[in-house]
Amino acid sequence: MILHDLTPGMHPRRVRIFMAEKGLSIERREVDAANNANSTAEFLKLNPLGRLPVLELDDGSAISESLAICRYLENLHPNPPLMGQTPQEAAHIEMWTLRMENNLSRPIGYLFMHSSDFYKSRLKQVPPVAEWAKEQAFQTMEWLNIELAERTYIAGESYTMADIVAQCAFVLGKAVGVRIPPEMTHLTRWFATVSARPTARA
Ligand SMILES: N[C@@H](CCC(=O)N[C@@H](CS)C(=O)NCC(=O)O)C(=O)O
Repeated sequence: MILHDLTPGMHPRRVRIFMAEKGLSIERREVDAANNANSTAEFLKLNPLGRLPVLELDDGSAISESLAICRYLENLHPNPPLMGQTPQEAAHIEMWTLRMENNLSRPIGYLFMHSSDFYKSRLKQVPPVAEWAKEQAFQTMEWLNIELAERTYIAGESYTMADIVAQCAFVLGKAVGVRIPPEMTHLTRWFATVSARPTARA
């Protein structure tokens, strides 16, 4: 297997942390997206959307979408579980993962896409979209701060995929002015906890 990677990217980081949590080592191939190596005909055969990460399998097929890659790795290597073991746990963790994807990671991603130099030549940047996305992210943070008063991690007392999605969003957030205000004490505590894991810098 080969993981086609983009080291600074939010979505590839999810997969690297996930792999590190599982103790997996998979060959990595860095794609020079800054110089458009992700829009060559060869790369588009792997992912017609030209996005990273992509996991190329030994039979030549490819899986893109970071959550789908993690699901595949979870099925191959169930321990330690990061997506739940019983149907109820799995659904609960998926619910929180999707909430983090839709309400935190996506707005922070939009903020980056509509304000960064990296995306300037890749899409039509719309500054009000960036502004709206930033507000959405802060609204989610306020809610998450209240939720985290009740438990250690986002989906309960164990570290899961939902935490990985959220922590990677905040890493990108730092680059675009989304920082957790110290008065959000529960969210601050959670971010310090997940950032202290040995896998956080994978
Ligand atoms: N939904 C996809 C999003 C992938 C994505 O947007 N990747 C970004 C990096 S974080 C990318 O490849 N950007 C390069 C480009 O748009 O040219 C996933 O979860 O994998």
